[in-house]
Amino acid sequence: MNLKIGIVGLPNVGKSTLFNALTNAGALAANYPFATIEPNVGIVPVPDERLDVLAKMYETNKIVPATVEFVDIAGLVEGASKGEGLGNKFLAHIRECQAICHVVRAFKSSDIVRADNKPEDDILKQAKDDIDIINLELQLADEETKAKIAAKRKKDLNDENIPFLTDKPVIYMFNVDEDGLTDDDLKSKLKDLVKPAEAIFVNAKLEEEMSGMSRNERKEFLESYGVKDDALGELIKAAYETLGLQSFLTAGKKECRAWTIKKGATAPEAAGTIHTDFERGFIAASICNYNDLKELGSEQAVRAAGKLRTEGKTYVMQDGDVVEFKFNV
Ligand SMILES: Nc1nc2c(ncn2[C@@H]2O[C@H](COP(=O)(O)OP(=O)(O)OP(=O)(O)O)[C@@H](O)[C@H]2O)c(=O)[nH]1
Ligand SMILES: [Mg+2]
Repeated sequence: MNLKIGIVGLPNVGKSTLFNALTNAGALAANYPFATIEPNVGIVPVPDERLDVLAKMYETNKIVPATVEFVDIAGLVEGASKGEGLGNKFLAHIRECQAICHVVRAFKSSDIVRADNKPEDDILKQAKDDIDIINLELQLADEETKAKIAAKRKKDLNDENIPFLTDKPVIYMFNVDEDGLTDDDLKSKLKDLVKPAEAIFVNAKLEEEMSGMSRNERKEFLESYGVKDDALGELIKAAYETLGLQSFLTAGKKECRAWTIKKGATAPEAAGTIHTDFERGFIAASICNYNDLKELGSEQAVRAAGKLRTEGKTYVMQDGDVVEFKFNV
């Protein structure tokens, strides 16, 4: 399962800056609207400290993390569906994404122009208006798609499964400045604007400047601003939450690896993410919990403590299960 997240928002709100912070890709982020024309695409590993612990335990150097793909597209403006700005054609690039990250400007800066050229005054009110513009444009883009399908259906009755933009879960990323990061009052008001959707608060510019640092260095640096996790961690956490995802792990001398599955997936379904043959020929799964494994120090110790279980076809997977599948092909 390849998690794919599309980044949308008004021009000049910091989408590419966020993309750079997430991917370290060095895409053009510049102080003028429509800096991005062609989409930027980047695939990054899902940070997972458990893999480092397992790799040490199983004496392997090969770590294969789960991955997440980000797609950064051109900014949308009011009237995009009618061709304003760069239009809305590039939304096609995010139709295949499972979730949308909607970037909203919530930083103060007289240098960075707003797409509507209005002076910056009330952050909260402008954030609300900006959000409404984007959501309306997403809706209008879906209307357009529906109209196209209806026109096509007259000739071709074979229906396709159309992924509508407005069906996708949205994670709101408020791009705040240093003051905003610790302004709990502002953050809770912004959160209320988008409830019950997930909201995260990131200083994209600060994070972009840190993109050369190691993850630990970044986290330490952010802690000095009162921030617990970096943009990548926050966004992935929110995406897993909103999409109902979890991960399971496989560990051995050959490699240690993380796999993304739906919450509620059964053991055979989990096996199927590794290989369809594993699902078809599923016999059983030998499973222990990552925390037990970490605490007890080895698979043998887990087995000796009676904490290595054999589970069958109906077992519902839990986050952090360390699994070995037995199958017959
Ligand atoms: N002060 C401040 N400036 C920021 C922040 N995030 C981004 N910027 C600046 O805002 C400008 C626009 O950033 P981009 O990332 O290019 O914005 P975008 O949303 O990708 O814009 P388009 O591609 O034109 O739609 C750049 O000059 C950034 O350095 C922030 O958190 N604070
Ligand atoms: Mg951009």
